[in-house]
Amino acid sequence: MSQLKQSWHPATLSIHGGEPIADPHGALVAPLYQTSTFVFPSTQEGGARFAGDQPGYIYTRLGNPTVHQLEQRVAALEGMAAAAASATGMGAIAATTMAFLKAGDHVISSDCIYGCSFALFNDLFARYGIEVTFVDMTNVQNIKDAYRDTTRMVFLETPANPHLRIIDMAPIGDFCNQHDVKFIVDNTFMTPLLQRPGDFGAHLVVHSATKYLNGHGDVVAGIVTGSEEDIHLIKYTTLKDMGATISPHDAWLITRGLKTLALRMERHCENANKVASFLNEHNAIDKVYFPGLTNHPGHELVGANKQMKAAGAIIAFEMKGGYQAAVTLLNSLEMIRLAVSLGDAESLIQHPASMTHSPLTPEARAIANIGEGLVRLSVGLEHSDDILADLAQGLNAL
Ligand code: 7XF
Repeated sequence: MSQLKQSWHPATLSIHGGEPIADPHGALVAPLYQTSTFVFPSTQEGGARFAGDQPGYIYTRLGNPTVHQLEQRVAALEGMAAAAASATGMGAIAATTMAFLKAGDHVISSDCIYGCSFALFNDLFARYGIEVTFVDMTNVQNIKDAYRDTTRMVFLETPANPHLRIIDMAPIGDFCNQHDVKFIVDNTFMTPLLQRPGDFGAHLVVHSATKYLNGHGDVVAGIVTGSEEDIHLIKYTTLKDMGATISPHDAWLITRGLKTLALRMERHCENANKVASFLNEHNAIDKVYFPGLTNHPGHELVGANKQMKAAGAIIAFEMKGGYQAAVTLLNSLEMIRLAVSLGDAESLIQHPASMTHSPLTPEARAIANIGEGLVRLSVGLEHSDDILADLAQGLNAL
C-alpha cells in the first residue's frame, strides 16, 4: 500500500499523495462515492459517529471518501497536515476566514485581490462588524502600521490577480507569528507545484480549485489546507453549517486532473515565457506584467529555491490604445477564448476592469492600478506557435 511519503517529489504526490482508498476489487482508480448519506450498522454506531466517538462517514456535507482523497492529496502537495474541499474557491475563502472571525475583529488584506474576495471583505464583513484595512503588502511596514489589538488575520494573494504583483511572504509570516495573527494565502495562480506558502509562514492556504488544480475547465471548486486543528474547525463550523461543501463528482474530477498537474504546469510556464517575451516586444503594448520578465518588480523571488519556482502562466498587459484597443484585440482573437477563469488547457483572455475586478469600487480599482486598457491572459496548453500567431493577428487588427 502506498502511504504518504514526505520524500516524494510533487509530481509523484499529485498522483499518489494521501492514503489510497481500499477497494475490494483492486480498482486502480478510486471509485466515486456519489452518495448523499451513509448507512449506519446500528443505532448506537450512528449516534457514536455523530458524537465523534467512532470514526465513519455520516452524510456527505460532513465528509465523503472521494472528497477526503482529494483533500489528502492537496494537503500532501502543500506540505500541510489537512485540507477541506469546498463547492467553489469563494466557498473556501468565506469558510476559512469566517471560521476565525467575529464582530469587532480586524483583518488586514492586500489591496490587490480577486474581485469577489474584495467584495466579501469590503461589503459582507462590514455588515457583520468585521473591519478590513486594505494595504499594499509589497512593503511589510504597511502591515505593521495597519496592525491593531483587534487584528486577527492577514490575507493576501501572490502573484495577485490580475497583474501579478508579487508579495514577499516570509517577513509577513514572521510578523503574523509574533502577533498571533492567522496568515492566509490564496495560492490559486501558482499551485503547490510552483509555490508553497506554508514554507513561508502561511497558516492556511486557499485555492480556487476551479483553475489549475482541476485544469480542465469543467468544475468550480475550492480547497483550503492547514493544520489538523484549523481544518477541523473550518470543516465542522463554517463549512458544515453554511454548507459550501463540494460534490463528490467534482472532487473525483479534480483528483483526476491533479495527476497531470506537474506536466501541465511545465507546459503552461514554458508557453507563458514565450508569450510574455512576444508581448513585451510588441509596439501596441505599453507594459507587460509577468514575474518571469527581468523588469518585473517581483522577479528576484522567482527561481529555484526562491518563493516561486517559476513565474506561472498568467500575463497581464496594458494596451497603448487603452480600452478601445483592448476591445479590438479581444474581439479579434480566433483561437484564444474570450472568457474569465484561468488555468485551463484553453488560453483564456479577459478585461479585468469590466469583468473579474468589476466588484471593486472605482477607488479600489484605481489603488490596485486596474485600468481600462488592462488585459489578462491565461496562457493555455496549445502549441505556443498557435498562441503567438493568434495574438499577432489580433494585435494586427488594431
Ligand atoms: O469561487 P471560484 O472557484 O471562482 O474562485 C474564486 C477565486 C479565488 N481566488 C482567486 C485568486 C481567483 O482568481 C478566483 C476566481 N477567479 C476567476 C478569474 O479571475 O478569472 C473568476 C472569474 S469571475
